Amino acid sequence: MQVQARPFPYEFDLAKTALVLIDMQRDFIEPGGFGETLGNDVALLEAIVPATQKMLQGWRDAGGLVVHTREAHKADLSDCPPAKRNRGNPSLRIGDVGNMGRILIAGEPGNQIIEALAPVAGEIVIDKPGKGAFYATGLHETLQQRGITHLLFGGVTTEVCVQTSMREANDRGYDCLLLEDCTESYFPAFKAAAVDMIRAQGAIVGWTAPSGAVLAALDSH
Ligand code: TIU
Repeated sequence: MQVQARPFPYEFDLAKTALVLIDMQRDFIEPGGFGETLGNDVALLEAIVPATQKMLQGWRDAGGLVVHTREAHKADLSDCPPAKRNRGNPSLRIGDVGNMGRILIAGEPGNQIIEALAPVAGEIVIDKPGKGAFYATGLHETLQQRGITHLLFGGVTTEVCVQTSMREANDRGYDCLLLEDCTESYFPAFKAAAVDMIRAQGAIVGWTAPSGAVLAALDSH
């Protein structure tokens, strides 16, 4: 299949491609979670939920593989470096009790993927302790076992966990496309810059396209 993407069309085989939704968790999107403790206006991120839901549904209907990630630490914080926990001297740190349970801790209410995008049976859910989805998760091996070579990325935030994950994927040999309307940042200028830098230099990190372009490619098959 071919997607009208930038800087040039993106080719993919559905059976070898996964949709990867990064960290669409209450901790980043709803008040009282990690995003807010870092001083961010979390309302900005909600705007991408409808487009992401539509993309997810279209991808499921086509039979494509879905991977969801969560930024999540163990309850004993053994996988959270003090440098990460202390960075920025936030009012609440990772592991402290917030309005939605312990901040960024696996299994807590705030750490769940938002209801609208909740994983269904058969989808891969990865808990990741870092910004990149490939660091300390086994994701690469899981994708290799399934013969995946191409990844479509959405999620939050564009220039932090999404861009880090795309760069990790690029170094591991995946052809990556960023879904422009399914990703958002707390800083609109950072999103715009990340989208530009990903596709610059002949898709140095990957391609970018609106989700409608991928859905159109799926529809035409
Ligand atoms: N702060 C911020 O923009 N992002 C993160 O801390 N994690 C993710 O991007 N998921």
